Amino acid sequence: MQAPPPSSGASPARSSAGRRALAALAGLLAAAVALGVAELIAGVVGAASSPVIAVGDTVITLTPEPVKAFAIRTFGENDKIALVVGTVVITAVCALLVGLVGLRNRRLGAGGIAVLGLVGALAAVTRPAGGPLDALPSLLGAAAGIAALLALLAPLNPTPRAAGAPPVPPAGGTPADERIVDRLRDVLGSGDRKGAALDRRRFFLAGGVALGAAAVTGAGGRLLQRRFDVAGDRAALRLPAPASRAAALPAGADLATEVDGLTPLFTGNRDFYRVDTAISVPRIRPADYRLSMTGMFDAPRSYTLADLFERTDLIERDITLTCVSNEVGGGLAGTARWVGVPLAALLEENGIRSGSDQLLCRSEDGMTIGAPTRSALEVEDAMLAFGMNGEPLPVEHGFPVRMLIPGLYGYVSACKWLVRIEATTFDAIDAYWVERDWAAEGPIKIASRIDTPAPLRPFRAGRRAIAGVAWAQTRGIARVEVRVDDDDWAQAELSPEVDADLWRQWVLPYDFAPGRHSITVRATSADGEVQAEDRATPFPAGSSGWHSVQVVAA
Ligand SMILES: Nc1nc2c(c(=O)[nH]1)N[C@H]1C(S)=C(S)[C@@H](COP(=O)(O)O)O[C@H]1N2
Ligand SMILES: [Mo]
Repeated sequence: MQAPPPSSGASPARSSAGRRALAALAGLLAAAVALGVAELIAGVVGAASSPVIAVGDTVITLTPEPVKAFAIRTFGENDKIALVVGTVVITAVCALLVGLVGLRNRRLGAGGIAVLGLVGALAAVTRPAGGPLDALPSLLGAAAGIAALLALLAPLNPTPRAAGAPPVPPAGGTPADERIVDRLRDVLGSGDRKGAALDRRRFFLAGGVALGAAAVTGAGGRLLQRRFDVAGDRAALRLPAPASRAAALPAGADLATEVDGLTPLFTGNRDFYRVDTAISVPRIRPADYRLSMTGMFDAPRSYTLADLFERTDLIERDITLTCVSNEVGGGLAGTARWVGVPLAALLEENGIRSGSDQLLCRSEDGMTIGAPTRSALEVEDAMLAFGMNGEPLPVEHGFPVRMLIPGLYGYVSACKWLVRIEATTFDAIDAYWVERDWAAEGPIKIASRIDTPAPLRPFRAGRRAIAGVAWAQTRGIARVEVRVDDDDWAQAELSPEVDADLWRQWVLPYDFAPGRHSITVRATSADGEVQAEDRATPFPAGSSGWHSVQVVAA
C-alpha cells in the first residue's frame, strides 16, 4: 500500500505547524510550573534563593562596568525591574525552544529544563550569602517543570500515521469517508479516534492544570516569602534620643517653600534615591543583628543593635549623600537627618591599629565597600547610622545599620546592611567596585544643578526664578553663579548655610524674553575651588562639568 498523498486527511503541513505551536506553549507552561514551584520552595528556604532573583543578582555581578553604567543611565532606578523583566523574557525564549525540542526528543527537552534549573541553582549557591540549601528552589522547580513538560507533550505524540505509516481505513468506510471524518475531527479538535495525530482536548486540559499549578505555587510562594519581611520589626523599633542634636535650622532655611520646582532641602525617605546591587534587599531582624569588628584591631568586639542604641554618644546630623554614578545635572543625591554612632569613637574603642588604611565594610548580602580609615577617623560626623529623617533606616536604605562618611561618594563610604568592619589595607584587598576599576578613593566633587526651569517645557515669558542645588561636602558652598545665553555670570541667592556637609539651594530671579535660552550654572566652594567646565564621565571617579539646560519662554 502507498502512503497517502500530502493532501489527504488533516494536512500534515498544517497539523505539524499546529503541533509545534502547542509544543512551544507546552515549554512555556512547563517553565511557568518550574518558576511557580521554585517560588514556593523559596518561600521556605529564603527569598534570595528564588531563581529569578539569584540569576538577576549573578547577572549584575558578571555584567561589565560599561554595560552596568548604561543600564543605570537608561533605566535609572528601574534598572532592577528591567533586569528581572529581561531574565523572565530570556527564560521564556528558552522555554519555547525546550518545548519544540521536546516534541522531537523528550529526553533533550527534559534535559533543557534541567540545564535551566542548574543555572538557577548555581546562581543561588554562589551568591556571597548563598548556601547549598539555596539550590533547592531551582532543582525542585526544574523537576516539576520536567514532569509538566512530559505530561503536556504526551497528547501531542506523533502517531504512526505522522511517521509515514499507512492509514487504517475503518471497517466499511472508503478512504474518502475516512478523509472527511479525519478533517472533521481535526476541525473540531477532538482526537479520541484511535491513532489520532493530536489530542487537543487532553492538551488544553493538562495546560489548564499546569497554568493553575503555576499560579497557585507562585502566588503561595510569594505569600510565604513575606515571612522574611522585617517591616513589622522595623515599625516596632523605638529610636534612642541622640546626645548631640543636629544644628538648629535658621529661619527660611528651605527656599523650596517659595520656589516651585526647586528640590527641597531635605529629601523624604520615599523620594531618596537608591543605588545598590541587591535585587531582593537583605532583611535583617533587629534581634538577630550583629556587627563584628575584625582585622587590625587590638580589642575587637561585636555589637548587637541594643548595644548601639544604648550608647551615650549618639549623634544626629544633616548630611547630603551622593552617588559616584550621578551624571552632571542628575538626581542621584539626597539629604537626610541621620542618627547614629560616631564612627571614630567606635573604631577607637576597638583599638584600631595605625597600619590600617582601609575599612572593608561587609553588607549582609556579601557586598563589600572599602572606606579610607583616615576619613572614618577624621571626618567630623562620620557615623554608623540607624535613623533616617526620624525613622529607623528604611529597609532599602540599609536597615538596620549603615555607614556614612560625609565628603565621600556612597560606593566608598555608605555600606548598607552593614554587618562587619574589617580593618585592613588597600594593598591587601580590593572592595567590590574597586575590583571593577572604579577609583579606590572617592572624594565627592563639587557640583551644581539647575532644577527649574525644566528643559524644553515652555513657560510664560517674563520674570521667574532660576533655581537649583549645589554641593561640596565637608567644605561647603560659598557662591553659585548663573549665566543665561551670552549674559555675564550673575550671582544667585543661597539658602542659609546650615552645615558644610549639606547641599545649598540657590535662586536667581530672571526676566525671560520670549524664545529659547541656554542656562548654565557653576559653584564655588568655601575653600575657593571654582567648579571647572571640563566634563568627566561618572566612571571611574565621579562626573564633573557645568550643568546647562535649554529652556523655552513662550
Ligand atoms: N550593601 C550595599 N551598600 C551600598 C551599596 C550597595 O550596592 N550595597 N551601594 C552604595 C552606593 S554606590 C551608594 S551611592 C549608596 C546609596 O545609598 P542609598 O541607596 O541609601 O541612597 O549606598 C552604597 N551602599
Ligand atoms: Mo553610588
